[in-house]
Amino acid sequence: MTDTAQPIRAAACERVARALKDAGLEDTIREMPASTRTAEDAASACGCAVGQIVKSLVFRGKHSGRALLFLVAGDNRLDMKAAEALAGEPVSRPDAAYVRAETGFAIGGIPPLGHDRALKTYMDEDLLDYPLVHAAAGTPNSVFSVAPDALKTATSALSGPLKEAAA
Ligand code: 5CA
Repeated sequence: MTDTAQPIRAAACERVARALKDAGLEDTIREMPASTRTAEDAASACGCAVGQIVKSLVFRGKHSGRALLFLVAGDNRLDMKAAEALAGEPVSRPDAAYVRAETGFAIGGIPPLGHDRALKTYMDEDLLDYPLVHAAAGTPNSVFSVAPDALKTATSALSGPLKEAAA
């Protein structure tokens, strides 16, 4: 190996890397020594606020039958009524097998882009408050960093209020 050789990355990360490149975004993927499986884990690994972590949550549209992707700030809980209002249809929570089949990735590493099929995507407007956010890069120990408005453009996301009111 030479000094310039890159470490071999997981195949799932390489699929996300290709999607970033196709979207004209920088390949900022980092494979971390620690777990990034949950938003809290990812925030610890990145040394950032939990709100700066992008949760990529897959639901199923009850009318369309299609998988829908909700990008939610790590410190917010998705409000189902808000999700349905933004999506324009009722949604249900699928099981892990459906999520894998529709996206090509396993829960804990679902990225916001690079799926087998493009998913209709909705974005929590709170993510837009940060200069930079961090999202899963295909595995439960990888992240990439991106300006939220660039992520919104790359995913053709519709943004709006998605969070549950604080208890
Ligand atoms: N890598 C981190 C930070 S980017 C991550 O992927 N976080 S996440 O929030 O997007 O993914 C975990 C989410 O998957 C959980 O919040 C939960 O909503 C969902 N989840 C966990 N287990 C299941 C399951 N068995 N079926 C469906 N969804 C699940």
